[in-house]
Amino acid sequence: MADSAGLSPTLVSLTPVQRLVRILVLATLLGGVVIPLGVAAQTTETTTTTTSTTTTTTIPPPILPHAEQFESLGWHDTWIDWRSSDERNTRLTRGYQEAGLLVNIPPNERRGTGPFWRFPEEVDEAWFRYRIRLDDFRPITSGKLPGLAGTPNFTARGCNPSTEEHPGWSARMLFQGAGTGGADTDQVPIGYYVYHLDQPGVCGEFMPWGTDALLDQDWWYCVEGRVKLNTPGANDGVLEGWLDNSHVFSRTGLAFRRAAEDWLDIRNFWLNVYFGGSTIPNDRDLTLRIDDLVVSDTGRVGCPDRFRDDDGNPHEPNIEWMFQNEYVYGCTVDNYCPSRALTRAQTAALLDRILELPATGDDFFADDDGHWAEGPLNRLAAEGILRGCGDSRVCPDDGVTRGQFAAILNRSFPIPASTTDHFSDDDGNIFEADINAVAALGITRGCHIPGHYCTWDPVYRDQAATLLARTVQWWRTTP
Ligand SMILES: [Ca+2]
Ligand SMILES: [Ca+2]
Ligand SMILES: [Ca+2]
Ligand SMILES: [Ca+2]
Repeated sequence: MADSAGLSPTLVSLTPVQRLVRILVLATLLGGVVIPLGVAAQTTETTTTTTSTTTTTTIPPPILPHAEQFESLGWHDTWIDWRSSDERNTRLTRGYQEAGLLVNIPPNERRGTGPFWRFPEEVDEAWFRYRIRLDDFRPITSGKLPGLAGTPNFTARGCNPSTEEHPGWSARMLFQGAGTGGADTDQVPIGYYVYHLDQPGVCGEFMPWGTDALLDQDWWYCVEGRVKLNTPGANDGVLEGWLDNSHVFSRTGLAFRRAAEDWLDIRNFWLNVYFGGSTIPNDRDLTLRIDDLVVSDTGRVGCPDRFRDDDGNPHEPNIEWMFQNEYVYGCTVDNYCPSRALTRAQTAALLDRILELPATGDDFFADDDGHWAEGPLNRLAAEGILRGCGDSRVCPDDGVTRGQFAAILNRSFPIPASTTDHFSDDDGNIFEADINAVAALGITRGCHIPGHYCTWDPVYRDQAATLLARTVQWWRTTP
């Protein structure tokens, strides 16, 4: 957890060169699938304009596929129709992968955000993918989410249907009221909101994705869509939708453009988060996060899981669960480093996030002064969970043994004692009672040697995820 201190405070103060390096690293990590040269070009342009008042550089057009990772404050510099309300209602915060975009619709407001990303060339078929997390988003009625559009006029929005004089189409995504459409009260159904030529009224048509597409609060989802425009004049347009790699929606036989409208193409990704438009006022704060957006004209982008280097690891589901709960963030942009030993500092950071410990003004240790984990180390020490390693030291970057980890779990959670002796290799060890208590709940099942706990072995980061996931899941269901 090299990034355990949270969203890097240096993120917004990176030099343009550093930002460019990060973008190129990201492109490499994504296996060359994404080549965000449009973003890099924007960075270059910023360099020129901030260092010289006489030189102007033309921004090269973006190319597809296009990735928007929401990593720097100027992410919207190349987007169209960015407004002051968008500035007020959005901010960068921790996202799915490093930073992400938080969007808030305050009570009695409707627009969270709504700028357009302009396609470099107009295409007839396109795909998009983004991650979305409802932090506190329980709307009383429906509204819009990001999607694709071709709106050269004022039509295909605001209950203005396409006309021969002013053609347009749009297929934004849709949220419906929390608790509607078969959802629980904390769930929000999603779908498409579509302006097309055969829509039943003047407003767009609701095309819900059904009960396989209900979003819970506090969980990252991966939404993918596909729009294939119709042959001009024919009814052969297609919309498709996927949620977390499951194909959940398909609609064929659509008409978005008339016979004479061959020029009307897919031209925008519309980053719209909008409450309504019915006349019902928004009565509450609505907050969600968006990250990891990709727009493509060559096929599905796909939804890889959070970390690459845990693929196939037996601990992967628990690592993913710990990430979804925002307890772990990985060691690089998309790696978890599962086989690295867990350090005492990382242990402190993990437990600090899980237990949400109160602040302390005490400084317990001398050897962690200025360490990224000094705050968590002090908070755990104040609670009596973490003890030093002697002489006012805490040895933050040392590993934690499996025996020590059992003791730390016992001090952190109300784990009952056990009279059963579970393992033979810890007999007489100072941690034996802790190990037996943790084993009695099924939190540990021992190590690779049958009947052993491997008390003196290090705890590795993948094992830590499983031990903590099982502990927290037990803890949450304990009265
Ligand atoms: Ca991001
Ligand atoms: Ca994985
Ligand atoms: Ca200190
Ligand atoms: Ca024993």
